[in-house]
Amino acid sequence: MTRLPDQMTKTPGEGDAGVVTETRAKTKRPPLYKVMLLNDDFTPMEFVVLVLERFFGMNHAQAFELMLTVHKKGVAVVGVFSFEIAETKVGQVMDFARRHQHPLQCTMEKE
Ligand code: TYC
Repeated sequence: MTRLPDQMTKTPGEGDAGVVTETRAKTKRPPLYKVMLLNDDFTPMEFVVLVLERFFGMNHAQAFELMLTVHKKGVAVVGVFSFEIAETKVGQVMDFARRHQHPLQCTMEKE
């Protein structure tokens, strides 16, 4: 008969005579971060569409629709990523906007 290792089936410290309790080493998923775009009155719509295409892999129709959502609602989540990826995206967008002298704001928030 195949037997599982004790650490998978026994409470620590428990002998063979004890009650069998299944335990598993805890695996924790890394936290995820929402990346958000904020509306403003000055950044051109086409520039926001370009940002969504270039940094978030959207096609033109998806990018246009999400840009309009931000324009109407004030803010929208444009993607959910690990901390490192989210930080990189925010940096890329902020840098791109600054270089073009647009006040576009991109932020991240733990999900
Ligand atoms: N409100 C801007 C305009 O009317 C367009 C815009 C959309 C700006 C989304 C920022 O995140 C934004 N030109």
